[in-house]
Amino acid sequence: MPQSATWSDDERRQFVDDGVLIRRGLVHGTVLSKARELVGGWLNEAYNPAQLTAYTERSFAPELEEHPDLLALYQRSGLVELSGDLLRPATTAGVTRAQIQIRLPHGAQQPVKAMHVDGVSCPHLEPRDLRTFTFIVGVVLEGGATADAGALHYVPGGHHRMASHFAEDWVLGQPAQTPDDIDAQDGIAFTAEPGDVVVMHHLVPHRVGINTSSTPRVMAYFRVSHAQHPDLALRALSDPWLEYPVLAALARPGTV
Ligand SMILES: O=C(O)CCC(=O)C(=O)O
Repeated sequence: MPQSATWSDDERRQFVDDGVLIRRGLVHGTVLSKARELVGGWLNEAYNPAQLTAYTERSFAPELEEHPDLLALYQRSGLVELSGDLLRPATTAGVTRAQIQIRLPHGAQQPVKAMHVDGVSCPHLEPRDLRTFTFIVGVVLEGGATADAGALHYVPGGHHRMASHFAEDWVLGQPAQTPDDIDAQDGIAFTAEPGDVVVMHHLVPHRVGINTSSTPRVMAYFRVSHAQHPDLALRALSDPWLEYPVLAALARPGTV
């Protein structure tokens, strides 16, 4: 059955509370199979082990980031419409590149990612560089069926804590990524099948560890920004709903 191109009231409330929404099997058919073949082919033929740290910090298959078969995961699956619905009546900036993140199998030596929010105090950027966005969309291409198979782990509701951290304890330029109470958490695993999709508020802290399974865990991520994000980015760190006009009303106690 085709999935709805809008979010239900329950899903909106869940996003306000948890900062995360999951749609199982949203991406399927040739859109999914072409992307899987493309990244699988790259892994077999073009992967350079000497670049593992750079791939892990930025993106695997960087030469494919604008490939139509990867962009189709976002543009031809209903995700453009779902993304627009989350921000309406504001509009989204166009998504023009995919990030591929692979957790190699068999417990391969690969840098783990501790709890963090993206684009703030990244290890590979100067501390003052903000590279934030409004929410991220992740599409599972391979693996990730169990928590120890390189699954993304996230802290549901952690966006509330991060917003107060950014409001009260943080200054632009500091190197620490997340407060100690967030660092101490394991988070819950997004265990998934190919075609499953996770949509995560930018402020939700997340991490990823090694993959002890025999299957590579492959995700394609798309960073979605409010059209005015460059002007809103700093304030959005401490106001989680600044860029979400409809959700702002839901999040305000007593307004619904
Ligand atoms: O590999 C993943 O699923 C997440 C990677 C991540 O957290 C990041 O690239 O910032």
